[in-house]
Amino acid sequence: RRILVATSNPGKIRDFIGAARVHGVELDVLPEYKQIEPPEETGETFEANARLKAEYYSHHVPAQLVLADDSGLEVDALNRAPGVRSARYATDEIGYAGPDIDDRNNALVLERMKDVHGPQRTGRFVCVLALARDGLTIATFHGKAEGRILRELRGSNGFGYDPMFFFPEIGKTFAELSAEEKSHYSHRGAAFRKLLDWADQNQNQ
Ligand code: ITT
Repeated sequence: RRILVATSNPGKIRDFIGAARVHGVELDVLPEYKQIEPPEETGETFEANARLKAEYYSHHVPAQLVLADDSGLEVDALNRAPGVRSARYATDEIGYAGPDIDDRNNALVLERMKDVHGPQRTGRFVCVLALARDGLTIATFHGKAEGRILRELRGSNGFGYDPMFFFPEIGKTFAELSAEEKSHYSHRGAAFRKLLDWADQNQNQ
């Protein structure tokens, strides 16, 4: 089994490699070897953006199945922000655009939550994977991970909001896990397992 993933995000690639290793699947990454410019993500939902990206990238590899990922962090106390704007939260909110955007995003979420007390510090990561061929989406897969937003950052693995996302079941943040471990608990791992189940049942696709 071999999966072609279209993402420009190195953190997602690391997660996918971890999940693929756990499940004995092989992975290729599309924009890397084709040098494709990412599309503008104009959708208002994770599902819409996942479809948009999978369809866009699939035009570059005729007749092949392409997998795209749209994901983000929903913080309940922030009315589910940053949500679909997770990647560019600090850009949209305070006009920041620079190489350490992940650090700025984290700092901004922590700052906006400084008066939010323990029981209200809930949130979840959401991931939607879309599988497309020749500009048409064939299936989508949803995954979620429920957790708590810490007051400080912990751990140095992972990417994005991982260091503030505490997963109570294991008493660690996602940034304290290896890619393989993260895939057991994460939104991306959950969606990926649904994709593999689907692939088992649709081998003619
Ligand atoms: P592609 O569209 O090229 O895949 P992107 O980074 O633009 O890459 P998204 O629009 O889906 O992707 O934004 C996802 C953002 O959500 C990401 O940049 C992180 O800030 C956050 N995020 C998603 N999954 C995450 C995870 O597992 N751990 C930490 N942060 C995550």
